[in-house]
Amino acid sequence: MEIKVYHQIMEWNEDVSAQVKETLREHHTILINIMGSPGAGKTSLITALIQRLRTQWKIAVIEGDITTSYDAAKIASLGIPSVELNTDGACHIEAMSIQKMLPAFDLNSIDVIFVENIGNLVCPAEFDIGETMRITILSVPEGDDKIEKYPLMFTETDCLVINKSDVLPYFDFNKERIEENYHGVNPDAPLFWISTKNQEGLDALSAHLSRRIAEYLK
Ligand SMILES: Nc1nc2c(ncn2[C@@H]2O[C@H](COP(=O)(O)OP(=O)(O)O)[C@@H](O)[C@H]2O)c(=O)[nH]1
Ligand SMILES: [Mg+2]
Ligand SMILES: [Zn+2]
Repeated sequence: MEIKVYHQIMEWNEDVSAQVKETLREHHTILINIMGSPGAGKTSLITALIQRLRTQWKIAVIEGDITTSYDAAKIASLGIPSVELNTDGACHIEAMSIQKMLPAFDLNSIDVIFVENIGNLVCPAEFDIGETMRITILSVPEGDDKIEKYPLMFTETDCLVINKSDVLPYFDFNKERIEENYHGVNPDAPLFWISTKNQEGLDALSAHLSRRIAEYLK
């Protein structure tokens, strides 16, 4: 019984995600789904990307949060259209929610919507929310075994970002282990080492994303 209900929800999600993709395509807007653990640096990453990409692309943000508005307020303070999605306890975002929120934006004047998914390394990866592209963010203090423990989040992404490289000297974090694991499960997707604290790696990541955005929007 439980399995059947789960299956129906997944089918429904896929169906709505196709509608979201169609709406976005009509408006020449792309949606980038950013996933990772609580505290990995999702909001810090979005902030850093806005600073680098806003001169070239018109950006908006959907801030997923289980309950608070802290992150949405941070993004809004940058002067970026920002809408908050409170999941009221749910541990991932579904396409249905995105579909309901899209009318809050003037899509004709937006190129890119970043979605900060709920902080969680497990089920967000199971749900297509209508995204054009996925970014998974892992941070050094979480440990170098996470690809082995939570493979879906890393196989189902278009780009892996490893944040907090500034604290590498303080952790037993084996860079080669992560790189080998990642290239093993997702051989074609790139990996970027960054630190939003000291800004390392962010120009290279932004340049990569800008190229991808241009490809999608042409
Ligand atoms: N040392 C260090 N701390 C960081 C870095 N990026 C983010 N943080 C800190 O990590 C915490 C969580 O960051 P946040 O962006 O809110 O993560 P989120 O929960 O994934 O949105 C905050 O205290 C940040 O200041 C980084 O590159 N290095
Ligand atoms: Mg956040
Ligand atoms: Zn969930």
